[in-house]
Amino acid sequence: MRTQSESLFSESLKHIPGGVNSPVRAFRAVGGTPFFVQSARGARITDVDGNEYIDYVGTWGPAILGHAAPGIIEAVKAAADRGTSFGIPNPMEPALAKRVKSMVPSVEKIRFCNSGTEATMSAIRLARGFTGRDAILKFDGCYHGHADSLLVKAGSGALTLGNPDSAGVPADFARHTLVLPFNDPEALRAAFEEHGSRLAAVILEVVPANAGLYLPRPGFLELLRELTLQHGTLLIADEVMTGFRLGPAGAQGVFGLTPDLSCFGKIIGGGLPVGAFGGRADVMDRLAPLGPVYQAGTLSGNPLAMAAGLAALDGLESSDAWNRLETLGLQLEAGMVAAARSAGVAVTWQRIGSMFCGYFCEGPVWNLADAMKSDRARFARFFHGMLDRGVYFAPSQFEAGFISTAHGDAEIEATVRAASEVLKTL
Ligand code: KE4
Repeated sequence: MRTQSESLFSESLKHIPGGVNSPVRAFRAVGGTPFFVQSARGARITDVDGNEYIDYVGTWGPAILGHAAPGIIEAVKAAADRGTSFGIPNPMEPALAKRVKSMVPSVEKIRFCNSGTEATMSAIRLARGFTGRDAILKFDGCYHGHADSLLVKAGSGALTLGNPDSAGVPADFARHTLVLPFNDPEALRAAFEEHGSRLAAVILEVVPANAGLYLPRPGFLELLRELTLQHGTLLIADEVMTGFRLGPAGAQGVFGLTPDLSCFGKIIGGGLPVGAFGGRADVMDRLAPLGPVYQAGTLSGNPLAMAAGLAALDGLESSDAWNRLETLGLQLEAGMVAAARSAGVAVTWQRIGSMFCGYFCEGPVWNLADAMKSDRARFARFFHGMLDRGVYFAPSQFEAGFISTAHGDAEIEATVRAASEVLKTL
């Protein structure tokens, strides 16, 4: 039963649009009423009705060490005792900057902000300021936050400039954004042929994880890097979700990609509001107060968020985190694939490290068009069946799942047991 959540949600609906502060939380893709969290610890969350769930969302990525990780809590408490915000530099800003540089070789300079959206929005403005060009290129299925330039869907023809993907984005603005299918080398070559000299930047999720989860085909990233270098276009890797999760150097480390700029968020704030963008010093130094590209933020580099981010990276680097996450990812994948097979349900499980998506369709899934073949109604029934058995997956077929180092055999076995039951009812 979730009666407390239901009354809280009807209360929220009176004061907050859709009752939520971020749309995906409203359960619109799966139906039903969202639950409200009372507390979270390790791999589990407890709702206001006392129901406990094994959590595979991890607040959309930040909780890589599990919820309320002791090191992070202590660091935030200690920082809070010294004051919550100064609007003046504090020692933890250069400390976290140096730490990121030690983990991500492509980052020569970095600027902290307060969300992934701010990071990608600022990186795009910086790329436009550095190159003097207006056009940018993104890939369908990739989400980079809600800045106007990036809320754009493919235009009528694949090579035409974009159309707004949200009300309120001026068509005049959207037309500067070209949108291509991911993993399509021919479309990429044609786009650079036609628009290359006008492209300030290409921004991509190296591992697209906002349409479920799919991987770059062999050669695609190399072609992208070659074309961007050829045309003086900056390459921006959006590592807001993959950064520090797929390894110390994120997805770029796994795939051997050297972008000009990278965007970070989530893990780098240890669950507090942090975004960051960084990369080539000659590009970053165009930022105010050094250069002509303006970017700012009252709470950027906030001492609590910096302390949480440092503690999160400490936790990852001091343990065998990434190997543990790979082992757990493998374990969950094996269990879920076996459960789907024995239930005779078509599930394509796609995974990299501790990030995964189970598509309810035949695979493989290489792009948004493939992902759209998934049976969303079946996914919704699966989601609720699992929730009723104490397992919380992302409330949308087109989101990735996340495992934390706080997950263990007990959580994986309970999840697979529940899935074996639910899949048989689909
Ligand atoms: P935020 O502004 O939400 O901190 O970050 C935006 C963002 C940028 N880039 C990537 C690759 C992202 O995945 C995100 C945000 N991720 C979603 C989850 N798919 C956040 C969940 C939500 O919108 O509530």
